[in-house]
Amino acid sequence: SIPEPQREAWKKHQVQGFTDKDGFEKEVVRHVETTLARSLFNCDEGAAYSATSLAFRDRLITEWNRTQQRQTTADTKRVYYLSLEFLMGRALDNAMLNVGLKDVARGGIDELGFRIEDIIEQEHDAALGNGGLGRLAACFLDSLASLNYPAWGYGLRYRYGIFKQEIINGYQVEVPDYWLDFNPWEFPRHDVTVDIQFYGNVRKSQDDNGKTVCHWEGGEIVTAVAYDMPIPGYATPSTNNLRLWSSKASSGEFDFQKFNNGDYESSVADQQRAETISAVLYPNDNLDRGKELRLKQQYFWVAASLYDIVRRFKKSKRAWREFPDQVAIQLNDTHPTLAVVELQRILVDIEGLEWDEAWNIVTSTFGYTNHTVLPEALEKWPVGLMQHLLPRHLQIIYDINLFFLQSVEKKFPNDRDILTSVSIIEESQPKMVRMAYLAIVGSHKVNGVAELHSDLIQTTIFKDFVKIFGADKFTNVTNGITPRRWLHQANPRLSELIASKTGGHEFLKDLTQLNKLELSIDDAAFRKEWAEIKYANKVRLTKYIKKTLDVTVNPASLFDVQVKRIHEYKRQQLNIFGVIHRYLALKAMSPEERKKQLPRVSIFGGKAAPGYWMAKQIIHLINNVGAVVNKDPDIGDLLKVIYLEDYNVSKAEMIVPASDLSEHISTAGTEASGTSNMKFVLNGGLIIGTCDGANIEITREIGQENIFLFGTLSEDVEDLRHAHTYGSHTVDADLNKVFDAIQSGTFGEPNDFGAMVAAVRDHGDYYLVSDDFQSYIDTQKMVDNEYRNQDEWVRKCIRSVARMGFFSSDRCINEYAEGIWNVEPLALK
Ligand code: 7GP
Repeated sequence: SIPEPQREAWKKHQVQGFTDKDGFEKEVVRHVETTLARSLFNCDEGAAYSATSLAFRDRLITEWNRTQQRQTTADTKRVYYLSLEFLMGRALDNAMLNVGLKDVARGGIDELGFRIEDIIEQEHDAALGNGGLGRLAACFLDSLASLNYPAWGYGLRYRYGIFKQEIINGYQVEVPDYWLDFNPWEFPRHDVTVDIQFYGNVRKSQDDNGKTVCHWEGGEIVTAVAYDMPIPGYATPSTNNLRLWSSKASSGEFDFQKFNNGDYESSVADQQRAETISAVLYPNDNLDRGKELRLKQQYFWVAASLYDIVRRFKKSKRAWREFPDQVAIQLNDTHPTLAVVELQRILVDIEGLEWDEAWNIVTSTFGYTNHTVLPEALEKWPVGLMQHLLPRHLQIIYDINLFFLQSVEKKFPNDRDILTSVSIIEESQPKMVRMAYLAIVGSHKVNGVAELHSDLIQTTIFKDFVKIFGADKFTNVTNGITPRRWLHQANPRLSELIASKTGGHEFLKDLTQLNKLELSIDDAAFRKEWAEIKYANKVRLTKYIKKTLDVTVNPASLFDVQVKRIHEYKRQQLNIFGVIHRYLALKAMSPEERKKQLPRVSIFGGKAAPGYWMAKQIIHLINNVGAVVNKDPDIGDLLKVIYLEDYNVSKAEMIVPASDLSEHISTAGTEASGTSNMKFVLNGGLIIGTCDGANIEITREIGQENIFLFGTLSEDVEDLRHAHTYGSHTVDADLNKVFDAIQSGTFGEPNDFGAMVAAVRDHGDYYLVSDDFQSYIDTQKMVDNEYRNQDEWVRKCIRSVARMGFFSSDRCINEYAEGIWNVEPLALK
C-alpha cells in the first residue's frame, strides 16, 4: 500500500460518486464520449444503457472498496455462499433503487433525451441459474448486503447462461444465451488467478518425523480468473462481492513447443478445452446427469474459491484453529461438496495439520442446505471417475468414510444395515460417492428450506443420520424473497401505496411492517387504488401478450398464472387438463349459460430441460390447446390460453404483479419450498395450491380463508402410489373426458400426447394427477365464485399482503446468521 506521506494526494482525489442530476448527467456523457467512444450524434438506447450502468457501477465500486476495507480492518467473520447458480436478473434498476438514486437518474436520462424505462429494458438478464435454487441465491445476496453482513458469493462465470427458449409451432426450441457481449457490471481481475489441477497421481513420502505425506502430482492445470460483481445493499453503503470464476488455459499449458513446431491448431485446441470448463450452465433443474465436465466444473470452482478464502485467512496470521471463527461456508445443495474434501486436503497435505484437528476445523466451517428430496436430483459420482479426475480427493473421501463408519459402529454395534445405509460410498455397480452424505458428515448444520421439507429430510432420506448425529444437527430455515426486487422494483405503484399507508418505506427493510395495512382495509379509497394498480399491471401484461403473441386478452378477466420450470412434479399437466375440462364445459353450454361465466386467461411460462422429453410434451400440449381455444368463436373472452416464451427473472417482474391467481400445485411432498408462491402473494395475488412446501406456512400466516388449498396430503402419497401399482387404479369420468378429447384429435395429432395420458391412466400415475383432479376442478369453481365478489377479493389480497412479513429473505438470512453461521453485521461508519 501507499506510504503515509503520499496518502494525502490519494485522499484529496478520492472518487466521491454523483449525488444529483447534474453529477449523474456529467458521468453519463463522460462514459458515452470516452469509455464507449461515441457522441451525442450516435448515442442510441443501448449506449445510454451502458453509460448509465457504468455511472452507477463507478458509484458501487467506491462503496465496495470502502466495505471491503472496513471488513479487513475489523477482521470479523465472513460468510461465503458457494452456489453453482446465481440467477441475478437485471442489475441496473436494482442498483438505482438500492442506492436510492432512481429519481435522480430518471430526471437526468430524460434531460439527455431518453426514458428510464426504455433504458432499463436494454439490459440482458444475468441468467446464471435454472430456477428456485439459483434465484434464492440471488435473493440471499441482496439480503446479506442490505443487512450489512460481511459476505461473498462464489460461483462460475458461464459464457452461456440458461438457454433462451423459443416456441416454434408449439414446440420448445433452445437457443444459446451469450450474455457477456458487453457486461458493464463485472470487473475482470486478471491479477487474481488460481491454478487448478486435475488428473495426475498421488505419491507418498515420509517427512522428518516419519509421518506419511501425500503429494498430488502431474495431470493438467487450468487457470481460474476472477470476475467480480458488486452487490449493493438497500439503503446502506454496504456493497458485497459476487466472485465468479472463468477458466482459461494456464500459461504453462499453452504449448509453445507445439506452437513453434507449427502445430498451431492443437495448441489452440488445448486452450479451448480449458475454456470449456466455464463455458455453459447445465440446464437441468432438480435433476442430476452425472457428466464428467460437470464434476470438473464443481472442482474447478470449489478449489479456486477455497484457495481465495484460505489466502485471505492467512493474511490475518491467525492460528488454524481460529479458521471457523473467521470463515463460514454455506453449501448451496451438494454441488460444492468437494469443498469439504478440498479444505481437508489443504489442511493435511499442504499445511501439515493432523487429520483430527483438520477435520474439526472443516466440520465447524461448513453448513449444508438441501433443496430437494427428489431421488433423481440427489448427486452421486462414480468412484472410478473420481479416482481418475481427483485421485487424492478420492483417498480422502475413503478416509472420511472410514472414520465416520467407525464412529457409527461404536454407537450402533453389530448393526450392519445402518453401516451400508449411511456409507458415503454406495456399494453398487459401479460404486458411487453419495454427495449428500458427504455434505452431512462434513458440516455442522444441515437445513431444509421449509418446515415440511425439513421434516421430510429428517424422517426419510436422512433419517439414519438423525439417529447418528442427533436432531440438533438438523434444522429448518424457511426460504424468503427480497422485497426490494419483488415488490419495490417489480411493482413500484403498489410499493408507493403501501409506503403511504405504513409510514414510509421502512417496510422494505422490515417487512413485518406490512401488518399496518390491515388498519386501512376498510378505507374504500385505498381499496379502489389497490384494485386500480392490479388492473394497470394486468393491462401492461395484456399489451405484452398482444405484442409478442398477437392474442387479444381482456384485462378484466381473471388472470390465472403458472410460471416456473416445467416438471412433472410441478404438475403443469394437471393445470392444462383442468383448462381442457373448462373448455369442454363451456362448449357444452348454451349461449345464455355461457354469458354467465367468468372470463379467465390461463397463462403459462417456463423452460423444460432440453433432455426432458415429457416436459417438452407438456409445453406442446399447452400451446396446442391455446391454438384451438384462442380462436374458437364460441368461446371469445371466456377462456384464453397463453404460453409466454422464455420465462426469466425480468419477465417474472412483469408477470407476477399482474396475477389474480397463481398455481403452486405440486404433488404433496415434492416441492421443497417454492419461492414464487411468496412473490405472487406479496404482489396482491391469491394462490391455488397443494399442502406442500412453503404453501403450508403461507397458509398459517395469511389464514386459510385467503388461500385455495386442495388435494392429497403428503402423508397419504405413498399409500396412493402403492394402490395405483398394486390395486386397481381408475380415473374419474371428468378426467376421462379430457383424455378422450385429446385422443380424438381436438388438440392436434393425438399420438403426440399418448404418453402423457398413459402416464396417468395406465402407468401408475406417480404424480397423483388423477387423485387430485376432482378437488382441483372444484377448487377452481370456488375461485370463480369468489372472484365475482371483487370487493371481498380485494380485501383478501390486502389482508394476505399485510401478513406476508415472515417471507422476507432478510428474516431468512438472519436465521442463517444466528443459527448456522454465527456472524454479526458490520455496518460502514
Ligand atoms: C428448488 C426447489 O425445487 C424449490 O422448491 C425451492 O424453493 C428452491 O430450490 C429454493 O430452495 N430446488 C432446485 O432448484 C434444485 O435444482 C436440486 O434442486 C439441486
